[in-house]
Amino acid sequence: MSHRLTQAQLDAHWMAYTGNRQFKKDPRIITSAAGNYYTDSDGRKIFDGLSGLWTCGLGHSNPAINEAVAEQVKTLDYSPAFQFGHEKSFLLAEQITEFMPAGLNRIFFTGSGSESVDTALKVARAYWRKKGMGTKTKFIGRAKGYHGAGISGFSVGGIPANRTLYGQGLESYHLPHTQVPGSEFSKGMAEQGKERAEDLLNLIMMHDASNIAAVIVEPMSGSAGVIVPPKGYLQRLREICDQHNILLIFDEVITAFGRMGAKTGAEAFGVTPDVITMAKQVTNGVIPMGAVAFKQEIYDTFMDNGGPDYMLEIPHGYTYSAHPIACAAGLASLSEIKKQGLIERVSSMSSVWEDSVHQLKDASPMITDIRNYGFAAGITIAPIDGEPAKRPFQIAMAMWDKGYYVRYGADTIQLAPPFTTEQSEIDSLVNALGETIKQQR
Ligand code: PXG
Ligand code: PLP
Repeated sequence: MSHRLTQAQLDAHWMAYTGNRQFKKDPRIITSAAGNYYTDSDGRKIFDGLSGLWTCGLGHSNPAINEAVAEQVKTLDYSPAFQFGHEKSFLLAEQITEFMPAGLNRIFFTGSGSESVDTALKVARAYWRKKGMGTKTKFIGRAKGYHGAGISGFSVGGIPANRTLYGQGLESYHLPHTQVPGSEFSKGMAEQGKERAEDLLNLIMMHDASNIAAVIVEPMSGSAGVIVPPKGYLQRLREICDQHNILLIFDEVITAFGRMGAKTGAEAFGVTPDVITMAKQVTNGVIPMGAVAFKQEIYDTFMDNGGPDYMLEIPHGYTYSAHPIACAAGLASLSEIKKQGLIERVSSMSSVWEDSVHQLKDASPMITDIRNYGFAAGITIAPIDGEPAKRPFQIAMAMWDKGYYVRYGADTIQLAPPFTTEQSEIDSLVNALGETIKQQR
């Protein structure tokens, strides 16, 4: 390993969502990135099988984004987010609405997906209070959901390992996940599992709609291993929320801006929520940024009940809301997605991707499920007795040694290559993964 870091330097950084002790014994240091590849500190070229952390669909070091950022740093490096503005945030908000379903046309900027979730949940509570329904405060999430690392995100999230250390969160209840027996190896949306939406009626019965502010789900769960909604499931959630006056929030931090071969998960699955959270791909991951799209009626409710116009309509925001450099990166990123026709590209290549990842089924009996949509796939690996997360970790490390970066989490391997990936790159990624899984004991 040819990096130059001392043990003291390694120890000084408490790394995010990382096995720090293992990493610091055997550091994996990335030194540069271009296109669909990283270079590590040994000079090896490594294929980016997760587009960063689902962030970099355009690949790395996109010249248009780089130039926009460099220019912005020189022109306006920071401007205050509260009570003053700069032009690019308004241009970007309008650009984002072009990617959102019709009607979700009011954009609030944040610094990350976690802040976007916090924003959506706070606005949901405040919205009902503004409408004279201040008892609507509880939230409904879903088992296996991931909604970021904030106190609100872990509360509505449904990945046990992310919750159990942290004690009491916001009052939240959870729908069951949709991975039902019989749905294994479904291509795209499963036929089975739609009925799990009916559990929302049970939760409403237990808590009463007068106490529930919002339901929040990822249209397709990313972190838990690419869990695609069953046919009709999201439609049914939408119906029930409408019937009971509950806001429906889609957390599209992973699914917005192309990953699904559509502008959003909402568009891919044909269901329009009231609120969409986003982050990651909005700037291609180059500068941290998140955003939340609200349907206009929510925004209008605050404007119409805001008191005198020198008053804030909602006391909420972040120092880095609409950061000018992030806005410049966002404008360039969205413009590149359109110019290169990448959403159409993912859509037209998604069947190649689907066929390729499902061929893995024959590689090993250890593979107990494969799921896919757009340019995303999740592969479930049968656990070693008593060590459920070990095989995916070993597989991901062996893949890194072979020159492929893939994500592992719980009992799954996750793949999400850049939108610019060629068929030959898909083939070599999937072949290497098949070989690696075969070598597991
Ligand atoms: N919501 C969803 C649906 C996400 O996927 C967040 C919120 C939080 O975003 P921030 O920017 O605060 O991290 C996410 C983030 C993985 C992985 O490998 C996924 C995420 C983050 C890190 C790793 O699956 N998703
Ligand atoms: N903590 C302190 C002491 C602060 O002054 C601020 C912002 O001014 C924050 C936290 C919140 O930081 P941010 O706006 O970057 O989320």
